[in-house]
Amino acid sequence: MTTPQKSGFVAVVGRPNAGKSTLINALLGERIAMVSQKANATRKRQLVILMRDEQTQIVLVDTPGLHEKERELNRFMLAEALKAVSDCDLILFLADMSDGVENYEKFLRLAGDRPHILVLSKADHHTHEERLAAVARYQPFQDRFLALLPISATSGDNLKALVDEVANHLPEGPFYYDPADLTTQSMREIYREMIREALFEGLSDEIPYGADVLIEQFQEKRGVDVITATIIVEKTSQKGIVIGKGGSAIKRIGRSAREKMAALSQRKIYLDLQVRVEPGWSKNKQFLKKLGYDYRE
Ligand SMILES: Nc1nc2c(ncn2[C@@H]2O[C@H](COP(=O)(O)OP(=O)(O)OP(=O)(O)O)[C@@H](O)[C@H]2O)c(=O)[nH]1
Ligand SMILES: [Mg+2]
Repeated sequence: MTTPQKSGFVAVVGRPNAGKSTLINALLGERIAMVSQKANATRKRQLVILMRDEQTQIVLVDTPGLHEKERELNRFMLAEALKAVSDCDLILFLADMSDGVENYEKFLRLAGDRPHILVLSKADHHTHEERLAAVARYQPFQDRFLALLPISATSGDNLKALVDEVANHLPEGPFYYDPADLTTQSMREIYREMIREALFEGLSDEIPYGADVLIEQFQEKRGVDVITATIIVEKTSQKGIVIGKGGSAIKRIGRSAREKMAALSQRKIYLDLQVRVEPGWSKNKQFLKKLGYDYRE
């Protein structure tokens, strides 16, 4: 008798910077979700398809960090995370191992009795004693979570145990996606996230929050992917910073983005990057929609 197929949606949620996107990349073994040292990197849900074995398909949903800010863009980001929480079979709640339990308590108020696994991230930053203390802090909540796992996405610690635990709680049912696919995102969207990642890496603190990327053109030609993209900023002063002295900053950003793109696609990349000022774009519903940040999606 063959074992039945299992498949389900697993939302990965938590505070900004908890390590959600890094965990998803580590589980997949590909750098497909955007990661940054700076918080609020992920702006939109992203579905990643992880085949644990031939019979088990885990659809991981990366989400923007749970936070409270009033900008229209931030409202969209929060709505994205909440949608993922209500539309999934299982939740992974990620808390940085250094965090106090208040963030988890907030999550419980939000998620009610939705089934979830509590994941304490970045264990590699901590001593054995600190890990035990962190686990102990959450013991009073043990009737709320299905399991509690300290992990490290960078060292790989406990990731297999986490996947096993997720698989235990997945419903039986046919696969949602082709097992050969890595994500539901198009190459165009993945490339855009890579340019955003390069922006987050290459610029000082505030600039990336006021910036985004619009892919104007994407063509898969023979032997080369041709991408024309515009970096959108809110102010003229930001445009100057993104371009840099003699174009040095934008060249660096472009080079870094191209390297990320080529590493994933194994193709040659031709990237043409422009910068445009769009005053107040992050508060403008019409413009947000153009960038794909649309509530009704
Ligand atoms: N040492 C260590 N650093 C980690 C680990 N996981 C993530 N990080 C770092 O934490 C930072 C944030 O990681 P992200 O994966 O972008 O966090 P996120 O939860 O997706 O953040 P948002 O998208 O902003 O909500 C990055 O600098 C990562 O390199 C880990 O297991 N160990
Ligand atoms: Mg993220």
